Amino acid sequence: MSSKGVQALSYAQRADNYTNPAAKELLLTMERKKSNLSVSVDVTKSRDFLAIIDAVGPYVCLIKTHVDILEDFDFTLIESLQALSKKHDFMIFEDRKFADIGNTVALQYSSGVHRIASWSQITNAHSVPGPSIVAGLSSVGLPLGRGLLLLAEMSTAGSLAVGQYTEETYQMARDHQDFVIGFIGQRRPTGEGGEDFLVLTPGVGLDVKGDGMGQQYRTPREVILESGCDVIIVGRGVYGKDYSLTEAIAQQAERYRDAGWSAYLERCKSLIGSLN
Ligand code: 5BU
Repeated sequence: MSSKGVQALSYAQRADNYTNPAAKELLLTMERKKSNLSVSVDVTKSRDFLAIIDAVGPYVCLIKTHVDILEDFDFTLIESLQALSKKHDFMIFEDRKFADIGNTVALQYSSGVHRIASWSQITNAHSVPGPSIVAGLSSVGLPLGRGLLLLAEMSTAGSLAVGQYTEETYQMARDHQDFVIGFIGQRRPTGEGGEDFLVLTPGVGLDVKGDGMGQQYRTPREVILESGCDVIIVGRGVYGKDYSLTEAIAQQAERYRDAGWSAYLERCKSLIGSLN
């Protein structure tokens, strides 16, 4: 199936292209909730973390976390996160960006304070160590039905993950399709050998173009319609700086959810027309 052929399918239709349970569940959740929005909750206090997630929960398919940012982390927080995931029907993605040898990443994924594999349905890794990082993580995650995203590209100015590095990351994914469900990247790979991959894209904002620290923002329309990605990841664009404004946060989540979903509908419509 060509890259355009994949993009013409609905998210629900694409669930059949995967054997990995986390990929299937994400696609079906997107369809059920009519949302391709993931909110990235990058705050340091558990209270704010849970309040933001409860506010945006109705509008997201996926909550992205960096649990190592939380200064008052303890494992009961994970129970609260899982309760919110049930209440609002979203999946959980710890943006851990593993980057070490297979043995070390397997320990970091399964153990330590955070025990990420025990609760995070999706996680991600840099491809810089080579395929052994996938082997190490899949030894822990595959038996649990987890899915892995490889970092093919980054949203930051001057990123070194370009060209040959990105191409070889795509190949690494093709070689491990039971566990690698897709990429963090800025565009859908072309020249695929028929496989379907999820592309989740950070660096999304409707109001500003950057954050003064290298982050670069594109709109949901650019990401979903023009670049053929699947999920928009939005952090500060949704919750700003005052985390107590939960109504305003929910409104922003709704705005991004609507922008992402209408770009997806437009994409399906234009491609179905052009492929017929
Ligand atoms: P923001 O507040 O929307 O800028 O947050 C973006 C989030 O996505 C943040 O958690 C980053 O760690 C994450 N991110 C990113 O911004 N760009 C990348 O290329 C990757 C992750 Br990979």
